[in-house]
Amino acid sequence: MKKTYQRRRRTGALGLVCFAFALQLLAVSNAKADDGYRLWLRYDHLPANVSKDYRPRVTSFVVQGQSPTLDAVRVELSGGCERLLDSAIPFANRIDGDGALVVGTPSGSPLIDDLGWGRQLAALGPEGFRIRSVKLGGHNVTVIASQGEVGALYGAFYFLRLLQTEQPIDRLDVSQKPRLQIRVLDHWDNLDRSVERGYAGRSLWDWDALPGKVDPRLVDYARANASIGINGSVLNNVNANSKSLSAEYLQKTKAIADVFRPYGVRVYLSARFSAPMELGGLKTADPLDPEVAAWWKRKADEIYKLIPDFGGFLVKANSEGQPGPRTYNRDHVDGANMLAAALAPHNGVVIWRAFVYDAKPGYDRAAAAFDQLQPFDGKFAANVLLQVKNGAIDFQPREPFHPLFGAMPKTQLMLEVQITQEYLGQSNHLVFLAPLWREVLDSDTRVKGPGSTVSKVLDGSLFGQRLTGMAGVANTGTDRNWTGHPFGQANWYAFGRLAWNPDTPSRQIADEWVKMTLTREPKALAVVTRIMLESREAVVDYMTPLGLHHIMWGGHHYGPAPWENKFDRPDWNPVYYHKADLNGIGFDRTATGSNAVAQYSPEVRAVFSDPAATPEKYLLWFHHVPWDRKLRSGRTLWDELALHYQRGVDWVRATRKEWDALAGVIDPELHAAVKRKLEIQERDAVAWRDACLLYFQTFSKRPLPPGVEPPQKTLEEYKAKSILEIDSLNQSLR
Ligand code: GCV
Repeated sequence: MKKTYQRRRRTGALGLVCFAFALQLLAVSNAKADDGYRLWLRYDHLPANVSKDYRPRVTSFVVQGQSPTLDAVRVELSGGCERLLDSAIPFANRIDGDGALVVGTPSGSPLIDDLGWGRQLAALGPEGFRIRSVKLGGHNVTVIASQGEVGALYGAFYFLRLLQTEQPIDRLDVSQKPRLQIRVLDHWDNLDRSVERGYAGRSLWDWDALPGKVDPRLVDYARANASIGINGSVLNNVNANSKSLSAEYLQKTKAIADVFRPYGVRVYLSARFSAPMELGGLKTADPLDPEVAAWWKRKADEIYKLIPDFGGFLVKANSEGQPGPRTYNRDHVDGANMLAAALAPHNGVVIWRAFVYDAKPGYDRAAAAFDQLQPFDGKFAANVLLQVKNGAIDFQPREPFHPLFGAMPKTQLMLEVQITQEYLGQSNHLVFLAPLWREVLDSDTRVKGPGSTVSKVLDGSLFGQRLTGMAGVANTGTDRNWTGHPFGQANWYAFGRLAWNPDTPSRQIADEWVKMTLTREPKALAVVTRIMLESREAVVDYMTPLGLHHIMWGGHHYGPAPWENKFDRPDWNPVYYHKADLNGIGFDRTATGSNAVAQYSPEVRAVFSDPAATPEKYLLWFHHVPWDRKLRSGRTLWDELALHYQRGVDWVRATRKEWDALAGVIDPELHAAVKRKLEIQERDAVAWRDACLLYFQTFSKRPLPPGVEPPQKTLEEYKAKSILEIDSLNQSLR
């Protein structure tokens, strides 16, 4: 007998699921405009803003089996399809007409079991799925099948994405499986709900209210992650507080894990290395001390009793003041493997961060992680992954790929990227990060000949690593639109799509996101997609062109401060990185300098060692270059630098105009929010151009070339205050 799913009684996790969805729908129906809460899961009625000939048909849902994940499938499909297709679609126990959507697993659904797809589904694994248009019982139907329920949920989201992006659904033959296993968001969230490098409000985790009260918003967070295949969340900051591992806080973490579980999102915790002392009262946290190892083992047992699918520990050790094995004259392997032994019986993993650098005089920070970790290749336990940032410094607008990729063939490397735009204008600048991440993923390490890309290191195809993964430092918070800047959502989305398949083109990601989030109107779609694809290069132009890096204001890292030299640690000062002087500018990392280039394979090293062969986008990363050196354009370095800064400003101005022209097409509230942000972005781009050129001009002693506008303020004015404090724009518009 047919019945609509809404009429059924629901309890427990499903209750929360439905409550959140209902809240969301309510928000939609009450909203006069779009506040961005629904992310890319807007499911707006298709005929609005869509080509007239797109008429997909879904007549019923046949989802056999009972579980919270299958309930989530039902809620998503019925809510999504009904809104997209503007008709109530019934649930059925059997196929009784064309257009049925059959979803499930062979073990839960006799209909799917009968298809005999066992071998294909096994090859795709529990997170993979198959979607096919088939004839069943004489009817044309669509089947979404997976070996696992989470795979079926991913398939349902995939199907909804097809609808949202106006793809045909009548002749489907799709097989998908994730290329990387661990696809995790790293939240730098503190227990007081502040977020380190967070620009979108407070932490989503209300630790004080947990475990008694769980914010229904966490369901929408999990849904959003599942919709793009993210399967893990590290809940707390890598600058960790031991309290997160206390019995009291583990109960809170359990409550979150229970909400995430139906969506296939596992929780992880950052583990403070000194927790055995702070929580356990031990005299040491020496990893080779048997009492310390026993403490961690007991802690792991306690965690898994509460959270059987707990992912594992993320560890920032001996970095920026965090404790670690080196505190006890032990090494990274001693520390990581001791924790790994505690987690191994439960199939948990240790994600050990490679973001380590010592403060030594005359030392090149870019060489530090390699020097400290590469010698340990092949020594880490089977359940340890080494998490390596995309570049060797720190999430800059542009960095060459980290030399550890390609240099540790016997170690399981994970990529860490930063979704929150710490150094890229935070939640004020429109910067689509997929092109930045793609640049790293596509970089050729050359270690096994041409085509030895970072993405092949990561997915195990180059060196055969067993565990694979990618982490993104989250940009989410309690802001109603989740990410502060409406376009910040696109970066969360892009992270998920690239972690699922590191070869996904940036253009495809942008196109999907715009269609699902902003508009399907073809002209507007083309404009917005192009803006997104250009935006990263524009930010590089107005912040750090030609390989410059880390010249942001110290501390908050917002805005320019190339003159800064106030920190005791030389490698926290911009002057350390650009090394401008009367002769030229840039960090010599060749054999005549720090020789960090030696960390790359011979083929890559040869390119980066030669200023004529080095791609100009990395020129000043590797070379100290005379101001008058002629670049490929025929212009001098100084002129080229100045023109890049101007080009960045010009791009923001042009983008503002293009955005203004979209006023009638984009939702008014979203349009206005982005418009305000672009105003700040122009103010900042101008400040970047002026401050950097005025300062570097004190060394170059050359005039600005034609085409570069005169500065709006003096160098002294820019030096006096960071642009966060310059004027009231921040207060009125942030
Ligand atoms: C969590 C940079 C950031 C820090 C961050 C650190 C890290 O240095 O500025 O806020 O600390 O990276 O990745 O551990």
